[in-house]
This record gives sequence, structure tokens and C-alpha cells, in this order.
Amino acid sequence: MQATAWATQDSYRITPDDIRAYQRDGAVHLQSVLQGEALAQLTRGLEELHARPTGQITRVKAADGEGGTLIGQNASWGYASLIDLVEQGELARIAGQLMEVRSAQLILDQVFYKEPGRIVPTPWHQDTPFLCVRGMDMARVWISCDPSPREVTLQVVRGSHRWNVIYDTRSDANAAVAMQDGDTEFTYAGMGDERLPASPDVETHRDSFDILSWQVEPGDAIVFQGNVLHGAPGLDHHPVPRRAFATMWGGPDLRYHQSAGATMPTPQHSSGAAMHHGARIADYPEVFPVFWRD
Ligand SMILES: O=C(O)CCC(=O)C(=O)O
Repeated sequence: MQATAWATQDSYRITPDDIRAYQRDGAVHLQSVLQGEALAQLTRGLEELHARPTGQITRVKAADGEGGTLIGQNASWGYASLIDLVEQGELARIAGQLMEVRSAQLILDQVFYKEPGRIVPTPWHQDTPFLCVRGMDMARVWISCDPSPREVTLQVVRGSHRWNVIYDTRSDANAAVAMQDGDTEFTYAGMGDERLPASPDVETHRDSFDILSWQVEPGDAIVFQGNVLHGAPGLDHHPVPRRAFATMWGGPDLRYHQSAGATMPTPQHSSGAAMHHGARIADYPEVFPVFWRD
């Protein structure tokens, strides 16, 4: 993947209100970020992954064995449509402007392809404990290519990015899903840090949390800060797939973090140079490629 081209499509204008909402609530809903050919390109990429799942793929079902979700990590390595979308730099710019930083580096991208019928929930979690980075300059751009009612769309706990706590990946909420273990599957086993508190089971105690949810249309984005608690509810009968592409971006001051457990693979492997715990990711553009500069 080469960090060469900047935005080539019509640019989505980030307003001061968008920035305020992102910084205050930890999440903001942006309408029609991708349209026309860019939206078609996203849909093509997700369908290619579903038809030909290769690379770092995880399969998830509901706890009772029903439903099907494919999660593809670093999917933009393997599918031309997704690589191109990332290289255009528009997603990076949106993240960078909401974070109010001067450049945006790719930390991770993932496809969440939920097949129609039984929609499998995504248990509530923070993204941070899965990652080898820490800090506030970390924005996730989640884009749907389907009409997605709030019953199946990503939801967030408002303001949880400012609680100043990183939870572990373990949570009672994880019992809602079954990861399909197989030789070829990418596994989340061993990720996290057991010394951290378990992530709260927000779904069971929804009334105790201030939850933001949105109805989204194809091409809409929800951008949220990496420390935000978030999840997506399941649904018994849903007529269309619920397909989303989520890219995680870091500003230059985000710090490399040597986690006690395993972490998600980085977009590029280190070129052999040791990365130092606490160093700025700006020092490692060969590992976290830059796709936008102001
Ligand atoms: O799309 C989903 O169901 C989950 C997305 C998510 O957890 C993420 O983007 O970090």
C-alpha cells in the first residue's frame, strides 16, 4: 500500500459543529460522506471480501449459532477497491480535521459484513485495548453502504472517551457472540491486558448509560474517538445485509504502546527498526502510513 494520492473526489466539508460534537460526545454522524462512484467502490470492495474472503478474516455467529458476520482486518491490503478508497485520502482528511491535527496515519481498517436475516450483535467494547497505540488523537471512521436503522447501527456511550479509563477486551457482553475458531481464521485470542478492568456490559444495563444511536443511509459515516465505548445491537429478522468499513486514524502525537497482550497487526510491518514504547507514531510512517497532510 503506497501513501501517494490525496483527495480526488468531491470533498465533504467538516463544520465547526461537527468538530465540537466529535470532541464533546466522542462521536458524530456525518451524512453522505461517500456518494456516487465512491460509494459504489466501497460496496464493490465489501462484496469482493464476502465472495472471496482472504487474509485476516474472523467469522462470528450469535451465541446460539445463528447468523453470520465476516470481519476482515486490514482488508485494504487485499481488495483493490478498498485500497483505492483509503489512498484517496478523503477518509484520512475527515478524521484529521475532526481530531484537529495536521496529518492522519492509518492504524487499522476493518470490514464488518453482517449477512441478512439474523443480524449478529457487536458486543460493547473500546477499540483501544486491541491496538498498539494510546492517546486522544485516534479517530475511527465507520461507513455504512446500506440503509441501516438504529436497531442494527453502531451505537456509542456519549462522552466515554473522556472517562480516562482503558478497559480490557474481556466483558460479560462477549457471551452474546461465538467466534468461529478454525486454523485459517484470524483470532482475537490473547488480545488485551487482564490487569485492566473488564469492559462494562452496557447492553444489560442500558438505562445506566447515555447512549447515542443513529439511523444511517448508504454513504453516511459515524466518526468516533478510539476510547469510546461502542457496540451494535443484533436483530432477529433484517431484510438486507449490514455492511460497514471502519478505518482507524491517528494524529502525529498518538503514542506507540507496547501492550501486555497481543494487538491487531499494523497496516505495514515494521521495517525492522524497533518501535519504542511511548514514541510518537509520526516517527513510524513506514508502519502507520500517512494518507493526509494539511
Ligand atoms: O460495525 C459493527 O458492528 C462494529 C464496528 C466496530 O466495533 C468498530 O468499528 O470498531
